[in-house]
Amino acid sequence: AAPAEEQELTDGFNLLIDAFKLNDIDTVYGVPGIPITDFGRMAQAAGIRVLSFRHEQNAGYAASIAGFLTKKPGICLTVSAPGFLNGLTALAHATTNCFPMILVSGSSEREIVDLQQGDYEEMDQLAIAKPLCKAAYRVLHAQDIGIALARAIRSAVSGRPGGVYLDLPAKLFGQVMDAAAGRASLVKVIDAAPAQIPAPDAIKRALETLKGAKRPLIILGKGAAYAQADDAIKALVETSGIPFLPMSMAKGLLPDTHPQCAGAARSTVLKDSDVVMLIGARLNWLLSHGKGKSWGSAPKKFIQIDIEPREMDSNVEIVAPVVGDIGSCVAALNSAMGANFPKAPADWTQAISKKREENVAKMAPRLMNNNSPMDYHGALGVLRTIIKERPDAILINEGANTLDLARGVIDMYQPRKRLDVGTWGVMGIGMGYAVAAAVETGKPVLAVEGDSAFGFSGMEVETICRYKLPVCIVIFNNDGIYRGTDVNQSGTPDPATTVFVKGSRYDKMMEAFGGVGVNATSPDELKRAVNAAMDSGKPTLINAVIDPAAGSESGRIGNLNPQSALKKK
Ligand code: TPP
Repeated sequence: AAPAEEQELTDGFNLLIDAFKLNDIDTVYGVPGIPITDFGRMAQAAGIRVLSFRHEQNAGYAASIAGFLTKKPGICLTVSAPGFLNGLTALAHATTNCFPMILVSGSSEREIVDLQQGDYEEMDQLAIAKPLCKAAYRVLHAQDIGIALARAIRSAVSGRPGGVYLDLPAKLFGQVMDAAAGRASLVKVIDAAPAQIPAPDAIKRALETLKGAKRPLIILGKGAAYAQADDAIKALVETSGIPFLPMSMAKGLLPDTHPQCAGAARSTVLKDSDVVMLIGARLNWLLSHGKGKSWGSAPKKFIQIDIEPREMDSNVEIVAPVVGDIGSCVAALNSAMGANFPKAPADWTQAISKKREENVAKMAPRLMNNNSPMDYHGALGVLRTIIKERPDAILINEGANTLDLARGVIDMYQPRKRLDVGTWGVMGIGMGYAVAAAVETGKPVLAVEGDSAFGFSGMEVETICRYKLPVCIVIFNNDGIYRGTDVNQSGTPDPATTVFVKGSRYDKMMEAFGGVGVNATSPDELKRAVNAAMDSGKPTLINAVIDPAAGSESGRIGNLNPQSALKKK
């Protein structure tokens, strides 16, 4: 054996960095602290882009959307117990939304944690993470780092993507081993998300069902956007001539202005369709579980394309389940259909076009007002034009009215350009998504935020300024949650539970960190400010003053609020 001083050594820090690099993981989103501060420094020095946030939840949301945009697991790096818990909401969010993400967290000493002897930041993190993710692993030996990361990557991206937890106790980082043995312990993951080819019978059954349709409809979900099978999906839609309805984050997969887009005739197509083909969309609450009033009384047949077999029959009967990855399924449908597949009946497609034109015409004048203070439509009319002129910009959107109305008003033209609250309707994704969208795509980002929604991640404007990211934040400031006009009924001096400080100037927050702040009181001012921000690429925050009386309770989902029969009116 070589004398000790000649032996080349490695350790846990370096093995994790090497394992990341070997697997093309080039970006990490996190917050430093014991035991991962030095890891962040060393990873940065080794050429990994390490983005430091002000709160782990935002770093976690950044990692989750990086996963959605790239099909590689987004990495969030946190400290033990409190940092871990702060990252956990995002991990659960990633799992719920089917975004591949790995939460890598330092943890305290096993021997002390397991005996509950009160270690620094003591917590049994693995046990807590488990029910909130697809898989959770802990590494105790440096020689297992390579295999552990490989397992984590595969778990995150294969099958239905989701969140994975990787627990790294403090001691692991400093563990030393022979460098050659360390190199040999690393694993480069080959074919991390293998294609899952649908059964030929399933394809046949789906096409038979479609052929019998008089009023067919395709619903595109964010799974279809994730798949990056854009050309195949376009071909399927156009060859079949079937109207399509994009779910929120599938907008732009085909342009919202496409003649077959039924986005502006949503209630008509849900009610009147007879055969519905779901592509990467689940029949959860966002689609009223596939039943009830919004689906009308006519009988429906559902075809569903999904990578997860258990998704079938989750809410209603699926007569033609097609299980496989969306790219493979859609390609198989396309080749089995051929060029002579019957087009969707013209009376149906014409009825939808008519409805759509009516609805668009009804909305148009509302989008052109130049009222001050602004209403939602006046402000959104401006942003709609800006996205039309800059279709490669990424639109981030959260809030209640700000979300529901922007989704309806702002047309999208390219795939994966609209990023929003997702399956949970969660507030707080805004600034984390904005950072990751800018970092991962290099495109300009426009974040349209309710004033409440923004508050959940607002401190990250410092992060955006620090990294000089091309992010323009527009805050729809109506002085509160849903509206700014509620009054405390009790007679005490406290404000009502849904209102904020009146006339707040969020733009000044941005100026505090060297960004550009603008207070916009009319659609014209808003337009000028957003265009200037998008042209300059400078971090900008525009406080868009919206009428406090504008907006309705919970936006478009007020019906989900439970009602007290005893409430005093
Ligand atoms: N907490 C989280 C994490 N997620 C949520 N969805 C909520 C609370 C409840 N919630 C839904 S929308 C919303 C809140 C707090 C804010 C709505 O107000 P705002 O963002 O100002 O949008 P507006 O309706 O005024 O346009």
